[in-house]
Amino acid sequence: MAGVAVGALRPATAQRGMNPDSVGPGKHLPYGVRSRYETTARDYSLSKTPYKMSGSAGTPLQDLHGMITPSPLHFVISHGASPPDFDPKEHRLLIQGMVDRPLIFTLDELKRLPSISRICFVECGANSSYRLSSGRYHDGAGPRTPMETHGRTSCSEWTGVLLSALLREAGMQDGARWLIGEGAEGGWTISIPLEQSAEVMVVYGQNGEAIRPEQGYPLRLICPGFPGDHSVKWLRRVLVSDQPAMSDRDEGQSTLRDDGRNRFFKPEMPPKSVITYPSADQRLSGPGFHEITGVAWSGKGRVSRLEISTDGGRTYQDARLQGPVLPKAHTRFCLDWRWDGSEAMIQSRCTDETGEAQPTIEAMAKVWGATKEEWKENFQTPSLFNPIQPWRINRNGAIENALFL
Ligand SMILES: Nc1nc2c(c(=O)[nH]1)N[C@H]1C(S)=C(S)[C@@H](COP(=O)(O)O)O[C@H]1N2
Ligand SMILES: [Mo]
Repeated sequence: MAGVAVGALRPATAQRGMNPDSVGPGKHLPYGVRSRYETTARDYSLSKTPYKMSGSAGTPLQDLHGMITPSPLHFVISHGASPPDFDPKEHRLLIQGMVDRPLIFTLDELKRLPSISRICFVECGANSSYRLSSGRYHDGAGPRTPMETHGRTSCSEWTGVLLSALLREAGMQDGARWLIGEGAEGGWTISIPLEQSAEVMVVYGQNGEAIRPEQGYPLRLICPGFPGDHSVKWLRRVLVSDQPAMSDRDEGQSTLRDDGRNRFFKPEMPPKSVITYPSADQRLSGPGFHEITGVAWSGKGRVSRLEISTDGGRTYQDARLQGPVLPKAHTRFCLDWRWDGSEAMIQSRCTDETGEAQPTIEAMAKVWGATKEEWKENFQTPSLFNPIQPWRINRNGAIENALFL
């Protein structure tokens, strides 16, 4: 305590006078920054994946509270160069293709339309797949923190208009079946099945302010529950078509279903969860009370149940869900726990309102005709990878990723 008090007291004295020039290293800023004692950050070394994406960084899930991801910590996957610097006054959105009235919108015109705000996650389809995992894994060390294993998901409040409202305005023609979104930086085009597009938003707001350059400023799509690649950033065009574009490499990539059939277009992310405390790379200070906490989500709807095991999956107990529990949004869960100091294997299992639950990695490998050992050897775990994530707590309090132990 003594150490903490000495560090904390200095700024407290400085605060008393509230003279802008005397407060901390910062001042009373017109646009605030966090305390200099807070250092959590995204990690762009994730860019050193086999895909060599220029901008790929995970959210440090292990350092966050609640359900909202602060905008500066939203994960980033950008296939092009550094975030483009589009002038919102110059930016236009085109609605074209199989429509009666092709439309062009400026930002101001979009902002005059009836707006909606919705809290939902964006998760990369490859999040937590070892195929795309941290560069560290390929150095043999394996992904360690929740940021490295599960950090390509973030949850924001998004504000904008429903795409369906713009399409109604344009008047869709008979036979229209696909919506093809295009990014203005060039090179990002993706197909959304019209019949699953009811919730798709064209957004300009994120957590109460303009979306960040890394997230697609000034305009992007948000496709709640879909793999993140559908949520086109720097959106410049929606082309209405009777066919998919088959453009992006992920569009042609199939995922295997439980019944053994392949599916090519993947409209929803499966239920997933990860314990963020205690988690790998942290260390328990000692036996006694610790709250186990983490985040759970599903692209199919609400999280309906979250169970935690502290004995490697032999027994589970229900965790408390922190409200609000929203469909297709991160949901914070908590469980009171007393660590007795012996080795423990902690893991969480999410079930969503459709009744689908997270599988064990063994069950998932079986569906794919693989084994856990093969996956460990070749890193070829599939997209939409959602097995239960175990962390091992050793007797000395050190914690490690136990997925492949
Ligand atoms: N224009 C454009 N949109 C894009 C991408 C991109 O590279 N360019 N990446 C996609 C992928 S693969 C994902 S997972 C999400 C990531 O969104 P974020 O960077 O805001 O987290 O954006 C999608 N939209
Ligand atoms: Mo992605």
